[in-house]
Amino acid sequence: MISIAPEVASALEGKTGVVALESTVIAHGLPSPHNLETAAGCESAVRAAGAVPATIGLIDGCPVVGLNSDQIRAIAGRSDVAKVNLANLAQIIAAGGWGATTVAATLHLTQTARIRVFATGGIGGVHRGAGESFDISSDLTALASYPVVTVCAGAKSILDLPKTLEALETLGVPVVGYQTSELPAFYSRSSGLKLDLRADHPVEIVRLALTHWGMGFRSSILLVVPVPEEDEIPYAEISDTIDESLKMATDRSISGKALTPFLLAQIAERTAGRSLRANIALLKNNARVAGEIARVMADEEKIRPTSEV
Ligand code: PSU
Ligand code: MN
Repeated sequence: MISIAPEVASALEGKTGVVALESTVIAHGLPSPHNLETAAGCESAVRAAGAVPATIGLIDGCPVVGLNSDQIRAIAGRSDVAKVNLANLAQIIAAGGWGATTVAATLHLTQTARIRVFATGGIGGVHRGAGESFDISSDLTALASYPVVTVCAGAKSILDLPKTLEALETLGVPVVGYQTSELPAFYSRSSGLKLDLRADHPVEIVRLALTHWGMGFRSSILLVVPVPEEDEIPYAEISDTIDESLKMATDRSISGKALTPFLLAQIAERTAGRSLRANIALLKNNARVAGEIARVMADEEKIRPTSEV
């Protein structure tokens, strides 16, 4: 039911590091032509770190782990590519459709392929106003369910970050700051929210992950990496823009799956592309860090296999 690219399969067998990458950011998160350039840039960053990239999506109803460049171009360009989470994954497969996988659906397929490291931009989480709307991303459900080191730049700052952090704790997902003691806020390096866990080197993450899974836990380790300093937008500079974009979404009754893509596009327009540059920079940086972790994990796997996790 799932197709694994030969390069990815042989990397997994030969215990070379593999990094899973998602495709919703390609189809719905970034505008053309930045989406294609960034998808290629993330794959290059993983390779430069010594690991093999596996971008994941649905082609004609088939989940593909390790999309080739033609398939990535099609996902970026077609207008009939669904945004796939846990609730509609089976439906799109059964219908033979095309799909771009969110963090949630990518994590499911990452675990199916026995890949242990995954990189994205910012995870979904508890939306602001969730007390009324109940809009909480299935990314959180997936993070609680699949044993993968998930590398991100924190939750998207369009969300309610304190509530997202509380939800992650409730779900038993360790949130680890990478060379930081604070939760990064996607476009911004700091959110003011302190983290209990911190790691400064890939080896520390790998040891934590193997200990966590070795104890029988099934959840992800969420590694949060601040956006590179030169591309950061400090929170004080972007918070008004986020609030205005949220208000516009409310006025236009935009909700559900359309909300996150709408907000990201609004913010990019209102910052004249500055948020887009930050988003692209953090995606590539996360791919690089994930590649380094995957390489260490692959070495460690030769001693302590995670294949039965
Ligand atoms: N990171 C980005 N851009 C994105 C996303 C992540 O830099 O567009 C996507 C991910 O696929 C994530 C999704 O799972 O946004 C969250 O969507 P929602 O809030 O509707 O669950
Ligand atoms: Mn949602």
